[in-house]
Amino acid sequence: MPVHGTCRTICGLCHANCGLLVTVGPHGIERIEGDPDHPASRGYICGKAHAGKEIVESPQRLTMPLRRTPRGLEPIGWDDALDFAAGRLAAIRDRYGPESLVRNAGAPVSYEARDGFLYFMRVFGSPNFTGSSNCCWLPRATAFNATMGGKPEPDFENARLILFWGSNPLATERYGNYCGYERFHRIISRAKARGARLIAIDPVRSETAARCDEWIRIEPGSDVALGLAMINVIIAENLHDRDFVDRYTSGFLALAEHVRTATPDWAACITGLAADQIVDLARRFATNGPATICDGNGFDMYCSVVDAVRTVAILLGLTGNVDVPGSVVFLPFAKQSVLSAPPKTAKIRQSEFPIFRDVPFPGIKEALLHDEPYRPRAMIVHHSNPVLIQANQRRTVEAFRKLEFLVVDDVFMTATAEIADLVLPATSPMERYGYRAYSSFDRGFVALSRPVVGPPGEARDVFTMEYELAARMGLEADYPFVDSRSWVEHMLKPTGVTLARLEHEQIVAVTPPPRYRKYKETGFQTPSGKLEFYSEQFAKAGYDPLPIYREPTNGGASPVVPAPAGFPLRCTSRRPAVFVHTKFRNLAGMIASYPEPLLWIEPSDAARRGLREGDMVELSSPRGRVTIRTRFDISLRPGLVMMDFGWGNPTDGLASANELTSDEFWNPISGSTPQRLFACEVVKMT
Ligand SMILES: Nc1nc2c(c(=O)[nH]1)N[C@H]1C(S)=C(S)[C@@H](COP(=O)(O)OP(=O)(O)OC[C@H]3O[C@@H](n4cnc5c(=O)[nH]c(N)nc54)[C@H](O)[C@@H]3O)O[C@H]1N2
Ligand SMILES: Nc1nc2c(c(=O)[nH]1)N[C@H]1C(S)=C(S)[C@@H](COP(=O)(O)OP(=O)(O)OC[C@H]3O[C@@H](n4cnc5c(=O)[nH]c(N)nc54)[C@H](O)[C@@H]3O)O[C@H]1N2
Ligand code: SF4
Ligand SMILES: [Mo]
Repeated sequence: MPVHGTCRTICGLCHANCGLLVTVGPHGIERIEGDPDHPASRGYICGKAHAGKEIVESPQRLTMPLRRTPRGLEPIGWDDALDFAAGRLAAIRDRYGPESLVRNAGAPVSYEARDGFLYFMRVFGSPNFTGSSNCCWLPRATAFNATMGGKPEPDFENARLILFWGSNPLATERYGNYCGYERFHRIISRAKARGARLIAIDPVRSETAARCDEWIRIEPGSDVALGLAMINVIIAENLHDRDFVDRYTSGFLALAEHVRTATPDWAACITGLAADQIVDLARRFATNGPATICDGNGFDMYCSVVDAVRTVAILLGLTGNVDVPGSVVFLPFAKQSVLSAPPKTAKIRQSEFPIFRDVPFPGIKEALLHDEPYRPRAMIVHHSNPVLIQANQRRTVEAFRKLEFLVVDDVFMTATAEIADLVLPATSPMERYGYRAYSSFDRGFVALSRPVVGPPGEARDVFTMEYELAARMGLEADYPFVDSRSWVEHMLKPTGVTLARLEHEQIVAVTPPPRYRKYKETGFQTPSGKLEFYSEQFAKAGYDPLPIYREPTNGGASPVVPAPAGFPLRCTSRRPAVFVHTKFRNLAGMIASYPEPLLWIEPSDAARRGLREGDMVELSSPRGRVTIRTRFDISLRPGLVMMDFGWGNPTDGLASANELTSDEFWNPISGSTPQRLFACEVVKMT
C-alpha cells in the first residue's frame, strides 16, 4: 500500500518513461521530481510529468463503472458491470463465435497500455487485435523487419552524420524505439558539441529541424521519391559499401536496375527539393559515415509509409551503416513472458494484410461497415481513443454504432467512451503497479512503476478488471495474474528478477552490454539471412519486393496531383509538445500554456484570404469542417498549412483533426491512412 514519504517510480505518460521521485504527504502527492539514478533520464522530467498529480486528483476522473441506459450513461457497481459484460460477451460468443470480439489498444506508452486485455483475448479465443498500430511505429517496423529482420536503434554518440528523418525528438522525446539513452534530452547538444553533422528532413521547421545544421524542407508524403533518388545516386556513383553489400546483402543488382530511372531530376519535382540538394545529401550520407538515421512518426500516416521506410532501411544497408558503431544497432532486450498466443483462427482480412501483426484499423472499420468478411460484434477499447485518433472520425463513429457491445476502460470521459455501452474506470500510473524494459547502449534494464496513492473512487487496474471478467465467464483457470502486481511478477519471470527485488532496487540491469556486427556470426533475421534489398517476404506475400513510388492516393493533397475543386491548400497535422495525443486537455495545468488547437498558416496564404493572425477560421476538407484559430508560421511552404492534433473530446469540445482526414485509401501492407495530409480550404469566420 502507498505510504507517506518519497518513493521511486516511472512516469508512463509517454514512451520515454523517465524515472520519478514522488513525495506523498497527508494530503496526497506533494512533489514530482526526476530520479537522478534512473539510467536514462538521470533526473530529467518534462512539464507533462507534473500532470500526474492533477490526473490523480481531478474531479473529472471516472470513479464508477457507467452503463448505457435510455437516459444515457449511468453509474453502476462493479458486480453489475462485470455481470453485464460477461453476459453480453458470452451471448455474442455463442451466437457469432469468439472471433466477433475485437481488442482496440492505443500507443504502448506504458506496458499496462500494451498488455491490458491481451490474455483475455487468448482465453476468449479471438485473433482480432487492432488499435493505433496502423498510425504509429508498426508500419515502420514492418519495413525494417522485411529488410533487416528487426528494428535497430540509432547510435547517436558515435555517429558523424545524423539524419532526423520524419522525427522530432526534441518535442516528443522519441529518439529511438525502446532504447533508454542516457541523458537522452541532451543527445542533440552532445552531438553538436562533438562536431557531428545534424540534418532534419521535415516538411515543417520542427523544434528539431530548428536545432539541426540543415533543414531539408521536403513535400509531405514524398519521402519514397527522395529515398529512391538517394539510392540511385549512391549506386550510380559507386559510393556504396561494396564489401558489406557483397557479403551480407541480397538483391543488389535488382535494386540497381530498379532505381535507374529514379534520378534526382525525377525526384526533384515530387519532393519540392532541388536535384543538386538530393545529390549532395546522398553523397554526404554515403561518405561521411558512420551515419545514423532517427526515423519517426512523420512517415507513418501516409499511404506510402512502408515503401518510404524501406528506402531508409536500404540506404543504411547500402552504406554498411548497420550494427556498427555510429549506425543503427540491434540491442539486447529483456526477455518477458508472452501473453498472446498464436491465433487458432485467421484474423479479419488475413488475406488482405498477411504480414501486418494486427488487423489494421481500416480492416476492422470496413468489416463493421460492410459485414465483410464478417461483422465484429463486440469491442474492448483499452487505453485508447480510436474515435479521435483514426482518420475520418464521422465514419469511425458510424462503424462503432454497428457494434452490439462496446466497452471502454479509461481514466476520463472521451469521444470513444461517450458512445460506449459500458465504461470502466481505470487507475492512472500513480495508482497501480507496472514496469518497463529499456534496451540501452550500456546494459538493458527494467524499472518498476508503483502505486504511490490509492485509486479514486472505485477505479481499478486493468488486470484486475480482466481477471474478474474472465472469472465471471469461467475462463480464469490458468490465468497467470489476478491484478497489476501479479502481472508484473508474471511478466518478469523470464528475466529472473522477482518483484520483491525490483521493489527493493527499483532498477535492475537484465541484459549484457551490446555487441556490434552480430550479422557476421548469425546473419540477419530475414528469410535469406541477408539484409534484403529485394524482400523475399514481400514477394511471397504478393507485395512489391522493391520499394515503389506511387502517385499519392490522398485525395489530391499533393503538388503532383490536381487538388479537388474548392480545396486548394494542403494541411498536415502535428502534436504540440505539451500534450501526448488526445490526453488531458481537461486539466487546467496542462492547458495553461496551450489552451486551444491552432492552425498554422504562412502569411501570404493568410493575406490572400484576408486573414490576420489570431482570426477564427473555418477549416474544411472534403470530409468535414472545423472552427479553429490561426497562427502565422513564416517557415511553412506556401500552400501548406498545419493543424494541431489531439482536441475533440467532450471534455474540451474543440476542433479535432481527424474530422477532416480521409479513410478512403490506405497502405496495402499496414492499413495506414493519410492523417498527416489532406486537401483543404481556410475561410474567415464572419
Ligand atoms: N491526425 C492525426 N492522427 C493521429 C496522430 C497525428 O499526429 N495526427 N498521431 C497518431 C499516433 S502516433 C498515435 S500513437 C495515436 C494515439 O492513439 P491512442 O493511443 O489511442 O491515443 P491517446 O489519446 O493516447 O488515447 C489514450 C487514452 O487512454 C486514456 N488513458 C490515459 N492513461 C490511462 C491509463 O492509465 N489507463 C487507461 N485504461 N487509460 C488511460 C486517455 O485518457 C486516452 O483517452 O494517434 C494517431 N492519430
Ligand atoms: N510531447 C509528446 N511526446 C510524444 C507524443 C505526443 O503526442 N506528445 N507521442 C508519442 C508517440 S505515440 C509517438 S509515435 C512519438 C512520435 O514522435 P516522432 O517520431 O518524433 O514524430 P512526430 O513528432 O509525430 O513527427 C515528426 C516529424 O515528422 C514530420 N513530418 C510530417 N510529415 C512528414 C513527411 O511526409 N516526411 C517527413 N520527412 N517528415 C514528416 C513532422 O512535421 C514532425 O516534425 O512521440 C511520442 N512522444
Ligand atoms: S511525459 Fe515527460 S517525464 Fe513523462 S516519460 Fe515522457 S518525457 Fe519523461
Ligand atoms: Mo504514436
